[in-house]
Amino acid sequence: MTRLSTATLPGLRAGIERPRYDRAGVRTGVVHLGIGAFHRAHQAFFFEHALNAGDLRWGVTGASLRSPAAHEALAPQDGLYSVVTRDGADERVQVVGAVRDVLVAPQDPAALVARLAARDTHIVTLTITEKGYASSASDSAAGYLAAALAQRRANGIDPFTAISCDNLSDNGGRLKQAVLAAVPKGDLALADWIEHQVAFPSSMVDRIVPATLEDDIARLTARIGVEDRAMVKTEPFRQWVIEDRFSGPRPDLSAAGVQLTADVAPWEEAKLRLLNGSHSAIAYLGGLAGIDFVHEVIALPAARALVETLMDETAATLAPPPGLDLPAYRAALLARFANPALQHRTRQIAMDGSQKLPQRLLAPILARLDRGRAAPALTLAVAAWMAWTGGRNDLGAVHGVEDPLAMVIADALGNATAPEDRVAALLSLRQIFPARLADEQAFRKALIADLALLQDQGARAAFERFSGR
Ligand code: CS2
Repeated sequence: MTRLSTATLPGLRAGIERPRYDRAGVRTGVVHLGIGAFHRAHQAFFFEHALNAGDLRWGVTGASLRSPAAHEALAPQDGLYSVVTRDGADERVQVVGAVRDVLVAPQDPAALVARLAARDTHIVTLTITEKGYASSASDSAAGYLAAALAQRRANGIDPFTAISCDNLSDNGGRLKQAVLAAVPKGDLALADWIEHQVAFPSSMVDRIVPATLEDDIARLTARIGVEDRAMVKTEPFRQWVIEDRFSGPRPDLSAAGVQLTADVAPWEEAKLRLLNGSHSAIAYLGGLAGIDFVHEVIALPAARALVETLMDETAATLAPPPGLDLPAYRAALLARFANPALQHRTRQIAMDGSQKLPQRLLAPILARLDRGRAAPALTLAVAAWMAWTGGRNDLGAVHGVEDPLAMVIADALGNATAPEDRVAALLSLRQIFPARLADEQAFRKALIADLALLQDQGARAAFERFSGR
């Protein structure tokens, strides 16, 4: 099958949007670390807007820190790919030209460092997942940034702005700490330069981008006339809130739809707790019930009632930023979860629970406990994660527990089967549960009761507890 490429672009069927600029004139102003589906549907899509507006400084070099998959999909297509936006029966296809090339870091780390250190590179964006901030080794994201910043400084080149785009609170601060930890001991001058000259703005990103299925590729081929193995599918909604603190040039981000603000924290917190917290609850409870897709879970009235209760519990812990209309935001989230055309798998969201629970579920539970309030829906979601770590759903089907702490979790659980033993084992993991929370007897008791209900009667029965809402 003929692939999408520079050569086949002019022959695409009508009605497909494509780059409105001359790709030959584009420079690489952005390096993105972690070029998966999310980046293609999000940051690259915003930079495409700047390119379409005629500012050709903002082409993207993508880098994979591990797998060559993105390179293999994009290189034969000259970096071109389609963003397929689906809302119910509506479907829009836009071919994006922003990605100029893809580097596979383990194959040639020096090439990545050189690109990061290049004079034209003004912005570095990162989607390295929650677990990507734990390491400052030379082959980690932080390691590459530190090596490149050292070169820039040595060559008298201004620093880039490094924008973390992962679902973590204070992601800019965390990235800065990881990069500082990657500076060779004793290089105080470099550490000082990074500390004072390099901007690490925090940012909140939002767009639901489910993993692409073979069937999605086949459907797109039928629509555009060529095969695109790098396509991404997503929803119309997109949001990027960036702390307005840059070390150097940037495109007209506001025109591209970015919100620039002095303080990202309240945006990030609302998104993490309302969107991602609901997502994780849907993923674990839906996954246990044997339900494949998010929209199928939210279509069950009792499951929807549970999510709405979770949102009530969480909303009470938020100080929403001016400009965020909480009731409208919540209603929009429920509508986004219900989008049947996305086919977002509960299994995909269930991954890496140990890295996601603290900011999504545990932080709002703690905030409520501090005010003397219980959190039944949030607690049930945590119990569902605990049940999920058992590796078997309510129908007896076995699943892998994909998590960087999978071994630690399995070790802690040992042969425990009784709810009180499983809860005690998991609550003892300080990497996940802060002591203050683990020591809360009321929370522990509620978890044990929820896990017992999940083990004995299953997730569907647990949803039903909220149906009278
Ligand atoms: C999801 C997110 O997989 C997950 O953990 O909750 O990827 C979610 O789809 C995005 O944050 C939406 O912006």
